[in-house]
Amino acid sequence: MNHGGTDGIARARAHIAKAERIVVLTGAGVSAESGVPTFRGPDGLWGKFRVEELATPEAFARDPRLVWEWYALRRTTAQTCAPNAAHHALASFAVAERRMTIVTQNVDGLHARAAVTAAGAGDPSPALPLEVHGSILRDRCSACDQRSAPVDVDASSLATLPRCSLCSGLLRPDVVWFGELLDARVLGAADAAAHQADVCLVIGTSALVYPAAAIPFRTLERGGVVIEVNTEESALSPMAEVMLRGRAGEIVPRLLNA
Ligand code: BJW
Ligand code: ZN
Repeated sequence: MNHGGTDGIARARAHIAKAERIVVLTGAGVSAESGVPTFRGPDGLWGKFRVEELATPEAFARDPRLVWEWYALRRTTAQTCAPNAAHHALASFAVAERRMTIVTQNVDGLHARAAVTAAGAGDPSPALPLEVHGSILRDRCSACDQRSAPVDVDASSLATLPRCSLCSGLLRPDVVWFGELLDARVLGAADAAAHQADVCLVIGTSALVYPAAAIPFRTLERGGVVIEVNTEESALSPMAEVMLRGRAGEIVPRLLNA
């Protein structure tokens, strides 16, 4: 294991240069420098609530107004923030080299926005992420599952919360809460990409939440290596061949830019 520095960057770049396929797994830390708060650590509280208390179907059933208040605020944040140097470096690499699959646990849409920028008039699809925890930029009916474009949410009372145009059920953000299944097709594609990759680049995740945290193990199983970029130690650090300690917005461009 290597704890970074210039030598760590050089070793990581060598792994990336010779990899036929690369899978990237990102978490909240990749968006921190865009101004999107992370879940755990000093930023990890919203009011007095932990993510484990709000991001559940039980919390939504008990107090949908409270849960929507949190998501409405976060939706506004996601829409007003911009992709940072890490999102842009990943997207440019994925578009230019077509040997990278980006898997994100984030729901903020910033990888997709960077993909569109990187592609210019071209095709952004090689840089569009597999969003394993859904998107805060879509709504879904909690009764009939119909997906819809996001509406402006007035979370001041239960009566003003958005409702489904088909069945009048309460709308919810189209994200994956604790105890809910991830979309099998999205997770399957992420697993397959990890199992075909020579390098799994893990950026800004505490790697505590499963099954997303298991994705790097698919690369390890087939003999590939994990390279981690994080400001702190994570649950995955012991498995990393190269551990680059620092901010994603500074390190990722140094890893991927020509
Ligand atoms: C920087 C930085 C900078 C900062 N640069 N770095 C196996 C074992 C045990 C439990 C389970 C298991 N399998 C399933 C479970 C249950 C559960 C689970 O994992 N629990 C664990 C917590 C123990 N999983 C589930 O329930 C999942 N569903 C499921 O498995 O269904 C089947 C099933 C059900 C029931 C029982 C058993 C099986 C669903 C999980 C859904 C998680 N959803 C959330 C909310 C999404 C919507 C929303 O955004 O609101 O996803 S929770 C939240 O955590 C969000 C994130 O995507 C996820 C991960 O967080 P992330 O990204 O790692 O953020 P942080 O804040 O934790 O870390 C940030 C990192 O960045 C830190 O390391 C910093 O150091 C670093 N950093 N600035 C680089 N500038
Ligand atoms: Zn409905």
